[in-house]
Amino acid sequence: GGSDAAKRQAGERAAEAVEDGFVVGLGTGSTTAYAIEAIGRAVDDGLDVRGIPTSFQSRQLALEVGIPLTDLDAVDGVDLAIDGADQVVDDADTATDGALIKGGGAAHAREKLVDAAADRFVVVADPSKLTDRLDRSVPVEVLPDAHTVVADRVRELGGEPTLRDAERKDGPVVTDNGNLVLDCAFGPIGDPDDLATRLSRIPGVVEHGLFVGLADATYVGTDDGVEVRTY
Ligand code: DER
Repeated sequence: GGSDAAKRQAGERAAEAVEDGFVVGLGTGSTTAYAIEAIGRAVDDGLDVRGIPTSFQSRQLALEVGIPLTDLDAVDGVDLAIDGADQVVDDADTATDGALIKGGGAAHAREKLVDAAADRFVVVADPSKLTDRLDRSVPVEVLPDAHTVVADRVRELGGEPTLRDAERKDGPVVTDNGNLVLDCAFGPIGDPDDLATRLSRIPGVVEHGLFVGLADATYVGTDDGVEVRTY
């Protein structure tokens, strides 16, 4: 991925948007980790905030840095969600500007739930994530029993599905929700909204990593600052 300095710039700038009394969605991955650490420091300085984690990983990190935690069913709403992405469309001339592919960390089901529930959803990224057209594989979380039938339906849609193997475990990656992940290569995706709808309709699909029309802004870290895209 991109440079740690760029990721840190983006994450720490996003954390500055957290105001006293906020409920904040805490995303997953290495870029959001910088935001979570910065929020932890603000809590040490007296910031009143409650965090809603989007994965085991972000919950562990939030506990480590001392962010008080809560859940969606215990709050009246989420003021801000901060999360990373694997790809971000960066083309102000297209309707899909700000569309994302997420799921590199296999956390996209709970990420999308929290990110979409937030009044404002801010993506944090380094320049390597920017593209003019989504073309990475789309992670699709599936019920374990469904992985072969979903793979067949993905092929009918023109995708090439690959069951995501674990690295330090025999067999496939198992998500925080106990499901499996198919990484589905479609090549360049001209109409992410259409593909998102088709993937959502496949029985056995829990959630896919196309986030279309959800992000409100992207903070792009560079080695000497942050560029903010708004949608
Ligand atoms: O899984 C996700 O969607 C994460 O946000 C992830 O893809 C981004 O991770 P990174 O910030 O470590 O690149």
